[in-house]
Amino acid sequence: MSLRYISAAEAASHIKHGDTLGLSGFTPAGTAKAVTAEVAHIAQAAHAQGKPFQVNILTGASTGESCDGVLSRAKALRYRAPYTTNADFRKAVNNGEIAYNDIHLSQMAQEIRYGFMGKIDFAIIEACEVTPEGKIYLTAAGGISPTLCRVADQIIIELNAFHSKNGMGLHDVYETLDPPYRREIPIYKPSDRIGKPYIQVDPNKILGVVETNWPDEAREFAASDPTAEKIGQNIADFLTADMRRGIIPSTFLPLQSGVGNVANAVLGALGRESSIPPFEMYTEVIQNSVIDLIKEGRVKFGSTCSLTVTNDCLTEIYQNMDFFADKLVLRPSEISNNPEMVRRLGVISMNTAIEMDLYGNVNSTHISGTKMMNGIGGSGDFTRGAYISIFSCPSEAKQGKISAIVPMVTHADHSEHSVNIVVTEQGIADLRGKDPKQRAQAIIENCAHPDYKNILWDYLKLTDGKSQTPHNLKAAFAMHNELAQSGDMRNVDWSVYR
Ligand code: 0RQ
Repeated sequence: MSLRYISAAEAASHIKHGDTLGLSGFTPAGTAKAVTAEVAHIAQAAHAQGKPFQVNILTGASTGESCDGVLSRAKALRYRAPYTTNADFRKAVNNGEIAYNDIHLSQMAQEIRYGFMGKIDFAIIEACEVTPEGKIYLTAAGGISPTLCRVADQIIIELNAFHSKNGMGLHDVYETLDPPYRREIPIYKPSDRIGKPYIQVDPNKILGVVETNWPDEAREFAASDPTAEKIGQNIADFLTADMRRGIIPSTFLPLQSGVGNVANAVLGALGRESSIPPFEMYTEVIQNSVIDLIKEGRVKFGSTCSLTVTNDCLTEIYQNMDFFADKLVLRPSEISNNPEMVRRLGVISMNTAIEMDLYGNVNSTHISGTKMMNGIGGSGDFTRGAYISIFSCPSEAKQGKISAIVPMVTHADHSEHSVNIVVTEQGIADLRGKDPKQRAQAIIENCAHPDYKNILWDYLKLTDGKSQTPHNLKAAFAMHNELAQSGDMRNVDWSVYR
């Protein structure tokens, strides 16, 4: 059968108030863009006439400006899962305007299949090629597209000429069966391919193909700063020492790293560390720094869910597929982030925290316990199963008014039971093999900012010092309360709790 080519506006006109849209992509990489931008216009027009118009959006991870940005500003989002990074979206969520379900990214596809998020009316999938027989070749991310295409009532394709057809072999499309029929995922090394390079759908389900030429909307990360560089070097030194003492095998282990300039700094420092052999990544997001390391021969292989790189970098990959074809694979998030794979491969995970407490609990998502930042993303998928799980962040924020090391985290995403290593620019606390009281000593001594060391030691003096996890529940959030009152945690006055 032949495919029907339609405009983005026509595609969007089929979408009704209350519909659930499932989008391709993972981060702004590979996300459908043209149809959601039109949906925002439809919502604005409806709202101007006093009519309701909101949709539910499900994706692999975050999206870009032409999805979460325009839809949040148009007040067109009713429900959203599982991760975002958009400032307007954040504002709307923290104003109570959008229901946001912040779940582990590896679980998104299966929770859709299990029916936890209701029926999917439309899958909107960005492709670099689609055939009349229903073969869909994805662009810069795997995301949850295979599941969306299977379960959605109808599929809209955004055929985006920005993504070269040279990228057609990058993907390894594989979907697990659901319990009780699920089997092991047969990946035994990061470079194993177990699926097909395309998604096969019934072409009758394709409502239409929207032709676009729209660059990806990945953010440029701020240039690295001395704090990020120091954190990166601390992690590289730690991993080198663990390899020398035989904890990490001399062949090294696959790495996962989060997004941002700390992640870039860590990879840069590892790349420069000549005693670490060329290594592999089993990760969810590959940024420019990994592509540079592949070119230098320092990274042998990158298994990822998305290429969240700048557009020049993406173009370079597409133009040099002879070089990159056997060094990169893009997987659905259910596979790239699967805790089964992370545990089997012995992945070393490296993620970023907002705050960490004296016992190794980590808050990655909430500011002062109530306001959503971005979401848990894939950090939990990797942390729980990791061979070594690492969390890092600068020891203080907002010109020293906030300590990242606090007595008790105001929201717990990763518990003390899963967190092995805590890192700031001050140093490293190795929590492995330590009881909570020993962990608190290591974290204050090695990771807290000098301005906060005595404040944290003094907090411990308010506890009985003997319990398994010593706390003074009245004082546990006193630093956060102080921040809310005077704007500076350093003003905390412990005398009222003695
Ligand atoms: O504020 O933006 O006003 O300058 O929070 O902090 O230090 O710039 O760190 O951009 O790397 O984000 C955890 C949010 C860190 C991110 C988090 C303020 C600080 C700054 C941002 P400004 P930084 P980053 C892979 C894995 C969860 C998901 C994840 C994240 C802003 O890494 O979303 O790991 N992680 N996914 O000043 C108040 C504190 C603060 C604070 C920092 N304690 N209180 N404000 N800030 N600490 C990706 C995927 O899963 C797809």
